[in-house]
Amino acid sequence: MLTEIPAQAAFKQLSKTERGIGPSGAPRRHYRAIWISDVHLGTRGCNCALLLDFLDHCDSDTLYLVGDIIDGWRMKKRFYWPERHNAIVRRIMKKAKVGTRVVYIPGNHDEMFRQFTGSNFGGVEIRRSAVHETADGRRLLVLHGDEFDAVVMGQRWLAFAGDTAYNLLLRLNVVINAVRRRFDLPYWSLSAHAKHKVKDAVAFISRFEETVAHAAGKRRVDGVVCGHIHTAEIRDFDGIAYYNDGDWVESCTALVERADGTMEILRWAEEVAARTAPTLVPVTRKEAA
Ligand SMILES: [Mn+2]
Repeated sequence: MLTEIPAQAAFKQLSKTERGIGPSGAPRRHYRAIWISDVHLGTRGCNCALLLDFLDHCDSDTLYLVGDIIDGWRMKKRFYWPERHNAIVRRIMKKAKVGTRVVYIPGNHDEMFRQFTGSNFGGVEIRRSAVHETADGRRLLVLHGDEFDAVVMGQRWLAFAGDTAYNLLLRLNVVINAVRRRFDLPYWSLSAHAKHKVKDAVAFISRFEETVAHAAGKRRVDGVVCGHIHTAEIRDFDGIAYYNDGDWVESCTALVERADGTMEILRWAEEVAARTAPTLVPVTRKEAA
């Protein structure tokens, strides 16, 4: 029998987190910065299981919560707050406690927190906007994005977002994914898929992206990070970088900055699916026969 060397024994004493392993057994990753938004806690649409899995596998020096984290609008109509939603809040507070800088920029659905701009709750800084400096020295303006609603052909988007058909799609999304989960199928967003097929929605999205990037250019920053339209993107508009971290209602995406300053969109449903997919072993014709 092999005797354990002391260092090995000490390593085994550490928790999975301390050993850099996530609950699934996959390694925990560390980024320079992470941006998430449009979580919509307090609604059935929030994909909190995927978000919890993301938070348990990804750490960062700075975590930006880019608005619409809690859906105060919806909760005013009907109170919905399952224990799973508490778990998300606890995970975020824990990250702040163990050294992650957490910056919370409320959006339009959680605008009730905007009155606390400048305050610090348990290590979570509340800000109206922020400027993030990347490892490669670029300055990025971070804001939710609803600031531009009035400018970006508001009527068209409101007609679309407020549309009962869109709300029906979002609700169908919850049902479809409950069924898919039962059959062990990965998350798939019906509403995100549909949005890319509707001409008006596509036109709105590019108009929004252009408007936000243009406004950032006027503020003399190198780029902008926002959320709000539930469509993750990395684009360049005349030298101004436009980043959108997406959402956790439809696409389940996060924006991350690696140690060298490069940015990436993580599509968490795909990451989880890849983790659990069985490795395909090529079968030779002889074996198959
Ligand atoms: Mn919003």
